[in-house]
Amino acid sequence: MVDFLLLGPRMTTTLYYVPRTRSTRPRWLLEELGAPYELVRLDTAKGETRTEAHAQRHPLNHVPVLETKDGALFESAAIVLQLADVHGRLIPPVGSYERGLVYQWAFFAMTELEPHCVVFFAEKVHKKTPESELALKAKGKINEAARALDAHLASREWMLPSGFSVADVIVGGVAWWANRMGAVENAPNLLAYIQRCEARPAYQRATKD
Ligand SMILES: N[C@@H](CCC(=O)N[C@@H](CS)C(=O)NCC(=O)O)C(=O)O
Repeated sequence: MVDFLLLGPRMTTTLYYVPRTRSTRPRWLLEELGAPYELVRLDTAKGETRTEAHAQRHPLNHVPVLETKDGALFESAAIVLQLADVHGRLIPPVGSYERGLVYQWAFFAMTELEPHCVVFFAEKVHKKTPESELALKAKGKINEAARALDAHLASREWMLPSGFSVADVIVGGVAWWANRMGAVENAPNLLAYIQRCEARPAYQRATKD
């Protein structure tokens, strides 16, 4: 949503964005929150993330980067956690048990699942060797984490007992990627969860173009 009227003449939140990357996560959450933002699309094929200007925003020239009135932030999980706090929505109170569960599942997705997705992606998509030793090892690790998520989701719709939250943007975002690469096996509850994430109107708005 780009809305100049709500915030006056200057947009205070800008998301540096490449479609179908981790920058979908903050865009999805911004849409869930109904928060106004400006989207700046960078084209990796044209080297637009590799410019000196973008190096000033991100030390590794990556996306997403969120510019706010207080300063810029990078790291997709950090950005969505901060956005939920700033808006006071889709995140349980600091110190509550459910806030602990948000941290637990966010770190689980980012440390137990995402690094293995990075390896599998490199082997399958870049090197075109999906059956390499490295790829199969990564796939095994992805499925260990996927089985844990599948068991958790056997009796619930979303990661937290209280319902949809920022934890789902992080877990759903990483699980979507793992599944998209064809790495997830025998995890029906996780697949149904990914479909629930994709069916959300905010997710659809965030991924429509
Ligand atoms: N841990 C970072 C990873 C960021 C990252 O690797 N972004 C990729 C896209 S998913 C990127 O910017 N690639 C473009 C490039 O390297 O030029 C996060 O979650 O934000």
